[in-house]
Amino acid sequence: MQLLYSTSSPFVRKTVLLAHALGLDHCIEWLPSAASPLKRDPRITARNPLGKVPTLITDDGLALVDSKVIAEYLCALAPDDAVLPAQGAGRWRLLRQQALADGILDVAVGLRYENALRPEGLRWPDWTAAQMEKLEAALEALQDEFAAPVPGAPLNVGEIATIAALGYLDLRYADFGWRTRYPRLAAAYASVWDRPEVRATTPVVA
Ligand SMILES: N[C@@H](CCC(=O)N[C@@H](CS)C(=O)NCC(=O)O)C(=O)O
Repeated sequence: MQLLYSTSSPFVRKTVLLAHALGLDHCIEWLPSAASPLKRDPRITARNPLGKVPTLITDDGLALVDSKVIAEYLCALAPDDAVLPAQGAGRWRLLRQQALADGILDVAVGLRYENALRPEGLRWPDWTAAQMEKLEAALEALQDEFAAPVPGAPLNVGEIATIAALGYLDLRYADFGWRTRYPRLAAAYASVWDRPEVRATTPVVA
């Protein structure tokens, strides 16, 4: 399979960490790209009309879009109940965590575009404030749900999405000070920091 990626994308990071947890990382060929809502990259749009990363092209040539769909695909290829249980309450708990963390990213990436790309006079502070309220409430909820991952065990889908969200806040929202606001989340995150795959996928601006 092939993965259209960018090194700063937290959604791509989810896919890469999941492939690692499932032992599928060696099956992926990396295709560089430059996703932007304002400048569509033909390398991506040739396969994904939405122009977004991650886009995973399966060995059958199907281009899968959206990190949640890609997660389902990878988990179906190499099922592992420790990463995502096939059924039962544990499955829904982890999918909820993934959705909360993805929701944080939707806000954080959206506001990043708002602040970096939208002309200043067209920005709407009330919108930004309402979005930040969502982000803060979801971080509060995750703080109660995200425990330190079991040392040595593969990261699960909820943990992976949470790590991707927190890593992106470090990259783009350093002044927000999430560690001070959510100290239990910070402690759980610190416990995974030494994992090679977490370090290797820390987002960087290309
Ligand atoms: N819901 C999508 C979001 C993906 C997404 O927004 N990716 C960003 C990069 S972090 C992107 O490709 N942005 C380009 C655009 O919005 O056109 C997913 O989970 O994969």
